[in-house]
Amino acid sequence: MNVSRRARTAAAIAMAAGLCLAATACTNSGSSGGDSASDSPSANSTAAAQEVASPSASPAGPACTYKNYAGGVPRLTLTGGKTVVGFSQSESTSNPFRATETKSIEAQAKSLGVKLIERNANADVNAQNSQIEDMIAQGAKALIVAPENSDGLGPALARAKAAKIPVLTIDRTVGGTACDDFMAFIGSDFYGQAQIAADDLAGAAGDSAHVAILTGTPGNNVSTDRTKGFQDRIKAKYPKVKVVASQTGNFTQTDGQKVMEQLLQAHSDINAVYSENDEMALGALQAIRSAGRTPGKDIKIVSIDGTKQVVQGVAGGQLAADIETNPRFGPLAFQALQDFYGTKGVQPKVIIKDGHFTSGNAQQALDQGLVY
Ligand code: GZL
Repeated sequence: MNVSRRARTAAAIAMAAGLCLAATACTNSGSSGGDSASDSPSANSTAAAQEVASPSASPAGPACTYKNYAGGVPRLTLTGGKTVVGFSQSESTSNPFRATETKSIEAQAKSLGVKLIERNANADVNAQNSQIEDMIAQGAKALIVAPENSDGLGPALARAKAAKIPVLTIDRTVGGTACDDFMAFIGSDFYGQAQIAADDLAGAAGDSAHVAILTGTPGNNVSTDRTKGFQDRIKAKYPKVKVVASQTGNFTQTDGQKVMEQLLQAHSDINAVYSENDEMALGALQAIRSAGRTPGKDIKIVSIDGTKQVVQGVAGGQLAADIETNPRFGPLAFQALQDFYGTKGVQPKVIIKDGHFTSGNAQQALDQGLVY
């Protein structure tokens, strides 16, 4: 197959998975960012995201720049290796979402010639506060933060603000005011992801399924939105679907397995599982098999993140679907910083486009290297 035909094939497969390769023009169905379902996400896993205002907010306010952020902060030149940018990662890179997110930030910093320092808080919000303060002490003049939770980073944010160091949040939000306590938020439409998960699970398990929900770590907008989005959709479209149990697996495989074991013992009627991330879904698969049940046959499973091992499970029939949480923040994050120090500025909410893997496209997406 010649190169151009192969590229067209890859693009066609990518679009089927809801992904848009940089080289192809994709019409994004768009996602509104948070409060309303995105019925059919189209993803753009490598190019810039579409900037959308939150549907509940008034039209996007003035863009945020170094001039109007927290009363004004020094203008920096990011490239050339003189300016230090700090990256604060929340969780262990044993989770492929975190590993890919970190690699994306590192690769973009390298390609732009930005001097990057970084820390990993291993899911400990107190550690994340002290690590951010440490990076400030080490000379960081701008910060990219993947928050562990939405309300725990007050001390670090206050320290950064006092030092006139702007903070860009990615993947989870923090409390406070955009362009004052933090620059902006870049992340997925978690509420929309969950609504699609509800459609996928009802489609796979039938509209009278008995569902167990493995919820994410409490205290962050991702878990909140993924739980609310799923329950709202079930209530609105599948009133006969029954949520028989909902318990946190703390976004980890170990806890996901332990909780799933307990739920299967307590609820023999479970025939469907909604896992709010792939790490917990991997644990749930172990628990289901240990209980003598067959994933994909007598228990249908839908998960969120779109990591390789779980998308392989979709291709193999063990899971019904996996909605991607696109972790490739590098280009978007540094574009936001460059716009912040330029004239364009940054909108308060930038939604990254996610893919959607089902039995119809999972194997081809894997074959084409579109899965992280
Ligand atoms: C989503 C991110 C979530 C992932 C999980 O942006 O915050 O945290 O979906 C991770 O895998 O634990």
